[in-house]
Amino acid sequence: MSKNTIVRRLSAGVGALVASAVLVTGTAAPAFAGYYDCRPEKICLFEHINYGGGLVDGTQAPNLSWLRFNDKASSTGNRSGTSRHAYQHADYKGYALKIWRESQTPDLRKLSMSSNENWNDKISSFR
Ligand SMILES: [Ca+2]
Repeated sequence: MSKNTIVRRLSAGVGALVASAVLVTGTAAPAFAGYYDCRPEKICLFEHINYGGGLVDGTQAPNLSWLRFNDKASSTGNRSGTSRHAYQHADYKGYALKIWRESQTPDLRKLSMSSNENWNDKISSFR
């Protein structure tokens, strides 16, 4: 990943029902954007494998399209003490992927969603 890549941090929380409630800041990427850009107590979805690219964090998000992050996640982190789920479709529908508490998943290509698909670029909601 280029050091010039722009990292977007979007905060997806319980109150993020309208775009104006979503905190969006654009910052130049640090030289090593990575897992610890995921804040404590949050679930994080990263655009690329190995925690690269843009990220979305929060505790739930019913529709990642609102955050321009639909079907983008390629790695995940969970820095909270609660296991949660990511879903194939918006509104917590379709296949579900358990995101274990305090877990790091560097490459969603390695997790099967169905017999012929993996979880890379498939997540549309989480809670
Ligand atoms: Ca991706």
